[in-house]
Amino acid sequence: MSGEIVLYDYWRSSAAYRVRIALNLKGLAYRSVPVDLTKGEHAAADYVALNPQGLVPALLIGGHLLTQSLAIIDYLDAAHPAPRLIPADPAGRAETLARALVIAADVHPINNLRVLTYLRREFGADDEAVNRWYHHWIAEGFNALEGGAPDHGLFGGAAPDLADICLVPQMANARRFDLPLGPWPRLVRIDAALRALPAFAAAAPDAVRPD
Ligand SMILES: N[C@@H](CCC(=O)N[C@@H](CS)C(=O)NCC(=O)O)C(=O)O
Repeated sequence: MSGEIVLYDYWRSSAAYRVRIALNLKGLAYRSVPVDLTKGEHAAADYVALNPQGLVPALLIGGHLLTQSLAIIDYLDAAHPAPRLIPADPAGRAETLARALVIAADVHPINNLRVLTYLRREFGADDEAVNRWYHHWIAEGFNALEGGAPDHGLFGGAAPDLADICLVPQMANARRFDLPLGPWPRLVRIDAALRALPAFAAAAPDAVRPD
C-alpha cells in the first residue's frame, strides 16, 4: 500500500485549510487533489463515492479515507502525536475542543456555501441579506471567543492548538466578507501571530491557490 497522504482539497475551503495547517504542523507531506467547489466537483459521482457527504476536505492516509476536518485532525494527533494539537489532560482537551467547536460547529456550518445558496434560492435573500447573515454568525462566535481569549500568546499558549487552527481560516473568511475586526482585538493579535508561522503561511489560500 502506498504511504502517500492525499488531501481532497479546495484552496478557499476553510475546513480544508484547517487540515492543511495540521498536516504542516505535523511535518507530514501530502499531495493535494483539488475539488473545485465553484464547478460543483464536490457533488460529482466520483467524489461522492469517496465522501458521501460531498464536502471537502477528505484525507486518504494509512489506507483510511477520513472526512470531517476535526475528526481528521484528531486522527493526525493520535497517529502522529508530536506536536500535540489537542491537549492530553482532560480539562485542557475540553477547553481546546470547546473553542474549536465554537467555530467548527456553531459558526462555519451555517455560513457554508450550501447554506448561503439555500438562503438565496429558497428565501430570496440578496447579497446584502446574505452578508448580514454571514457577519452576524461570525460575530456571535467571535464574541464568545474574545471573552476567554488570552492577553498574551496563542490559544494553545506557546504553541498552536486545535482552536488556533480553527481561528485562522475563520478570520480569513471574515476578512473575505469585509467584516470589520475591531471588536475582537485579542483574536486579531492571535491570528496575526499564527499567520506568521511557516505552517500556517504555507497553508493559506493564496499560498495554495492553483494558477
Ligand atoms: N464540518 C465539515 C465541513 C466541511 C465543509 O462544509 N466544507 C465546505 C468547504 S469549507 C464544503 O465542502 N462546502 C460545499 C458546499 O457547501 O456546497 C468539516 O469540518 O470538514
